[in-house]
Amino acid sequence: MSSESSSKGPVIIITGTPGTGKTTHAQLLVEESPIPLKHINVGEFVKEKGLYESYDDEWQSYTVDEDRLLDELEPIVSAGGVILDWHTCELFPERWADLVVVLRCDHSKLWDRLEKRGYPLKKIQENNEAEIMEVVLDEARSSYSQEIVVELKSEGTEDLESNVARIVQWINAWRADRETSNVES
Ligand code: DAT
Repeated sequence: MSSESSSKGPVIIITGTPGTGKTTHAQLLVEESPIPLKHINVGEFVKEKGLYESYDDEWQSYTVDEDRLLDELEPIVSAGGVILDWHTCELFPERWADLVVVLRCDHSKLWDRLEKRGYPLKKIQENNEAEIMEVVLDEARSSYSQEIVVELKSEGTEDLESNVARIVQWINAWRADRETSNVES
């Protein structure tokens, strides 16, 4: 392995139904990570860069221009040290991801969070049902190798703290592993 590729940080996808805590986790992880990580909130990125085809008023959601989104993300992801925070992950090429974290939340808690966010009722219902049906978890498991997909509960602050500590441990192990293979090569 070249020293250039070994010095790159990992690419961590944090996914889950809206409201499960992706952005909260990503922000804390940026603070606690032993190596610098860039947090890309993909929904915000799409809006900022205009990477959508249309906006649906009724559902209050954007139809993303997926090809343009992938083109914009490619150089950022290639540089490494990135957290991709989005409610879906199957779009991202498998080669991008070093770790895929799927956050899970009890559906009644999730309902409250989405209500607080001011989502229309049918959007709350749709997301709640998706969480119950494990849609995002299935998507992650069918898109990436089983060893890199981790399902984590995100219902309270203790979960947030222990999840982030666990990801930090994973980053340390990932880094140690790279350093070892670099010495060996
Ligand atoms: P997402 O980015 O998945 O849409 P978020 O990070 O914006 O979700 O979180 C939605 C709300 O829920 C926000 O008010 C923070 C809260 N929340 C999420 N995960 C939590 C946790 N593990 N403990 C306490 N609050 C949490």
